[in-house]
Amino acid sequence: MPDVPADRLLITVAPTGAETSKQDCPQLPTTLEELVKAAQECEAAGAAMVHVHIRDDEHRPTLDLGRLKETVAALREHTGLVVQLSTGGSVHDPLEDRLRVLDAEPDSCSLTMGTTNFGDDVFSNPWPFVCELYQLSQERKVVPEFELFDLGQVHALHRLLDKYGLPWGGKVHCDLVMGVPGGMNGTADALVAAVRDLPAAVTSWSATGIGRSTLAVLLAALAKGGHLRVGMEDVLTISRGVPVESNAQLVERAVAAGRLAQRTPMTPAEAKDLLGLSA
Ligand code: KMH
Ligand code: ZN
Repeated sequence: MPDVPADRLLITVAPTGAETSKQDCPQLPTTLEELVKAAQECEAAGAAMVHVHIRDDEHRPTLDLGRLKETVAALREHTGLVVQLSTGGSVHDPLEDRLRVLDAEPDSCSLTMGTTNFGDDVFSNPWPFVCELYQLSQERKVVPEFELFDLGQVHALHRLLDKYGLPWGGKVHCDLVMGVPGGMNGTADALVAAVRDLPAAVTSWSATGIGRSTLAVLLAALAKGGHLRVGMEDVLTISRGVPVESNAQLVERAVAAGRLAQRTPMTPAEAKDLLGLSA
């Protein structure tokens, strides 16, 4: 597996999420058709991976296995993107449904390293669940992206890797999810602290800042040589009071910021090498 040149920038797009309603944001891609179209536009704009949450016919979050499989197949047919399914789902999803996401055989899955207050809700990730999901990802040959919402979860990643070894594929990729009310602050200082504490086994990391923290986190991540996640899961305004028009608009902004930092958007093939998916 060739090493990816250091100037390459992985841009992951998280186009939908589980928190925003279609009613509040009609431009949110919630149908399969809209999701595929958004993914194609984002790939053309410079994204290499898509982090996927799906919705039902009423646009509500769902982890329906049939729909997940159909979504993976459609994204593989119509894009070259690395397909990452969310195992976080919505705060209301039972743990067993979240484990079953791996039955849809994505390339990658998100794996959150601990329980987090999530606004007024709780995003539940008890340690035994984290361990079970991790071992399942190793068994099923799905590459995890470790989602880190606070510094305690950075520490938990050390424990997980010490206990169960490396992910399938041998690479360790993390995403710092910052600025969630209940998680770590979306600031350059918090990002520097989290990056400093990452396990030595980490081979790549990205960051995303929720809402207002999005630009501070994006710029700090570039300054520290990290990768980026952007998308309407994380932010719905492009500037104060101005709604995001499309996910591609956010990818385009990430590409432009990356260019200023002399980084070149990574292709999906390079992303597969980075993540250990080319074996
Ligand atoms: N929707 C959040 C409760 C993930 O995708 O793994 C969890 C989340 C993380 O979005
Ligand atoms: Zn998510």
